[in-house]
Amino acid sequence: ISLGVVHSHALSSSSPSSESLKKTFIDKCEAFIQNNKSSSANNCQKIWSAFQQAFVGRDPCNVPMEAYDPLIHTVIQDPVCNRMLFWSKTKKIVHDFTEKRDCFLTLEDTLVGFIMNGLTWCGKEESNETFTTGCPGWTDCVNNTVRSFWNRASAAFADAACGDVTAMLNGSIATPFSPTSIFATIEVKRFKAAKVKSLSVVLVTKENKGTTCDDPSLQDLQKEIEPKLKYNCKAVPDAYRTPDRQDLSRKLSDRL
Ligand code: AVW
Repeated sequence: ISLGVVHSHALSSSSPSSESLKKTFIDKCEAFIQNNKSSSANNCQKIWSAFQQAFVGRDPCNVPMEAYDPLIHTVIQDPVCNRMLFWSKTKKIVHDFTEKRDCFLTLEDTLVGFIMNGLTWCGKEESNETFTTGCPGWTDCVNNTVRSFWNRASAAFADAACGDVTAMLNGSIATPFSPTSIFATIEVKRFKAAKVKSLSVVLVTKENKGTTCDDPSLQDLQKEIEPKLKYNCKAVPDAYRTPDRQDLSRKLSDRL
């Protein structure tokens, strides 16, 4: 550790790592608000404070998703009907796609999703420190700090869903609608029939290979959704592996 780092934190009771997570959090929060005027009613200090209380001083394997309720209730986020994009096992392709256009909104395009995307964090029992290394991994324990956050944030995102919602699923794997995914265990279960009209599945496939919309896991999804909501599924070739790179964008944009 350099003397400069020690010095700059000499007046603070938290460790350099606590400071760096807080700084990253506040910086990303403020950058998001700058770029998204509709979220300007949010206060990043207040949001940080609600966030850190979820896990600071707790066993990092014993943070239930409800621990993030105060965070979720602190954030002011307008729902965007007809433009919400859910995904499962397609993180890269979804974000390569949404990066270039504003018409679809993923969890990672909302304030909390944007802030925490790519970060790792946890606390420790009987400590007021925040750690960004040495935290339990996704499957090390069920109620880990990071996984519970994504479960809770996904639940809030799905609760807010309205109109026609889209889900981008992976047609290159055996089970595109994976029963253990967040999409299956949390999001689909929280769509409210009174607000959500339909679910459109975009199954991203590699040229005529892999699974189709007839896949048994997608039939399970259809059964779970209908008759409450309308269901439809379209197979779309992976825009980055086929010569027709516009295809995915066009098919998706057709829905609007
Ligand atoms: P996912 P979901 N180890 O692609 O439906 C480490 O399965 O669950 O899609 N990290 C993991 C693991 C693991 N075993 N499993 C999942 N993750 C992390 C929020 C990893 O970062 C959005 F709204 C992976 O990229 C979507 O609609 C991410 O969890 C939906 O939930 C997603 O796993 C995507 O969740």
